[in-house]
Amino acid sequence: MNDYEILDIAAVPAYIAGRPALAKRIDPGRVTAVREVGDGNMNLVFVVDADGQGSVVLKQSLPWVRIAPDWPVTPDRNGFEANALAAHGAMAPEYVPALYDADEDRHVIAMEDLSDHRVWRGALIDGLRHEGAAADLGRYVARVAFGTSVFGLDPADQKAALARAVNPELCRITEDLVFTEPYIRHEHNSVLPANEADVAAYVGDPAVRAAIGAAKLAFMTHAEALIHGDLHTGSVLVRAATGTTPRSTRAFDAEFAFYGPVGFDLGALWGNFVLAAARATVLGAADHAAWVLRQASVAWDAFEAEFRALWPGRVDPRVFGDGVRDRFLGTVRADAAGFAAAKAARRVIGFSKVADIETLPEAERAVAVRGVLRSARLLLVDSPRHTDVRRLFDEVGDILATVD
Ligand code: SR1
Ligand code: MG
Repeated sequence: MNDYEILDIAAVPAYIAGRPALAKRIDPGRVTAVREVGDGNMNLVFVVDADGQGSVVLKQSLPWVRIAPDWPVTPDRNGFEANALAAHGAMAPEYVPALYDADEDRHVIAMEDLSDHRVWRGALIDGLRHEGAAADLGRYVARVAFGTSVFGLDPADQKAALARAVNPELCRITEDLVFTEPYIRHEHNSVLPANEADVAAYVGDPAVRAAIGAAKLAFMTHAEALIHGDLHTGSVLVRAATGTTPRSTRAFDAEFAFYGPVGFDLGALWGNFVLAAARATVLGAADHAAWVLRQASVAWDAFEAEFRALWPGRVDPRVFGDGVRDRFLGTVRADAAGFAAAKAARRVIGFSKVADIETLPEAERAVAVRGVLRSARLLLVDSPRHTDVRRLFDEVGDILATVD
C-alpha cells in the first residue's frame, strides 16, 4: 500500500549516499551504527552515528499509524513537519531540532540528534524537575505566535504560509481523537469499571459539552499562527545542565503543525501537566505534583513576557494597538484552559493513553483518572472566572489532592 521504499537499519547508509545534503554531513562509508528508536505512535526514527562526524536523526513517516497499521494516514505529514521545523527554527532555533534535509519522495527528514536529551514525559514520571523547561516552551510558543502570525508577517506572506500549512488529515485526527470520540460512544474509548461513572458525569454534563463544542470550533477555525499542533510532554526533549553543558529544551515532532489557535499549544502542555500531577498525587508525591502544576503559570508568564517584548516589532501598528495585544493574550489564556481540559481528558478516555496514567496500579489509576476528569471540568467550565493561571492550577492541585 506504500508507493515508496520504507527504510530499515541496513538501508540507511545507502539512503544517505543518495542525499547530497546529508552525505556532506555524514559520510555513508563512515557510518558505525544505526539504531531505530521510534517510540511514538506514528513514525520510524533512526539515530545514525558516523566515525568522527557525530550523528544525525532520520525520521520517516509510514503511510499508516505505527501503533495501528490498519489505520492509513498520509505520509505527507513529514513535509508539514519539515515546513514547521524550518519556520520555527528561523524564529526560535534554540527550542527546536535543527533541520538538515527534507525528502518529499521518501517522506524522510534529517535533523539534529538530541540523544543527550530525554523525553519530558518520562522525566516527569521519574519525579525529575527540569527547571527552565516550561519557560523555554512559553518563549517558543510566543516566538511562533508572533513570528508566523499577522503580527510578525506581511499579510501576503502570512496567507502564503497559511496555505502551505493546511494539514487536513492530521487536523482530522485531532478533531476526532481530542474533541469528538471521548464525548460519544466509540470503539477507541476504554476506561476502568471504577471510572465509568466519572466519565458519564463528565461527558454528560451539558456545560462540558457546550465548552468542548466551542473549543473544537476554535481549533477548526482560529487560524492564528503556525502552531506545533501536538505539544504534549512527549513532544518535548529536555536536558539538564551538567558541567559546561547548558540545559536545553526542544519541541519536536511537529507533524500536526497547521495554522491554528495559539492556545492549543499552551493548552497541550497544561493538560499534560495535569496528567503528570495526577500521577504524582496518587503516588503520594505532593511536592512533585505542586511543582508540575506550577509549570503551567511558569510557561504562561514566559509566553506573555516574550510576546509583549516582541510586540513593538509588529508589522502593522496602525490599528494593532496595545488593546489588541491585551485582548489577544486574554483569548489565548482562555482558549488554553479549554484545550488543556480536552487534551487531558482524551488521554484518559480515548485512543492513545499516556504512561503517566497507564503505568499506575489499578486502584491508583482509577483515582488519578477521576482527578483528571474533575480537573478538566474546572478548566473547561469554571476557568473563565480565573485570569490568574497560577491560582487556576492551584485549584487543580486542590481537586487532585482531595479526590478519592
Ligand atoms: C493516531 S495518532 C494518536 C495521537 O498521537 C499523537 O501524538 C497525537 O496526539 C495523536 O492524537
Ligand atoms: Mg507525536
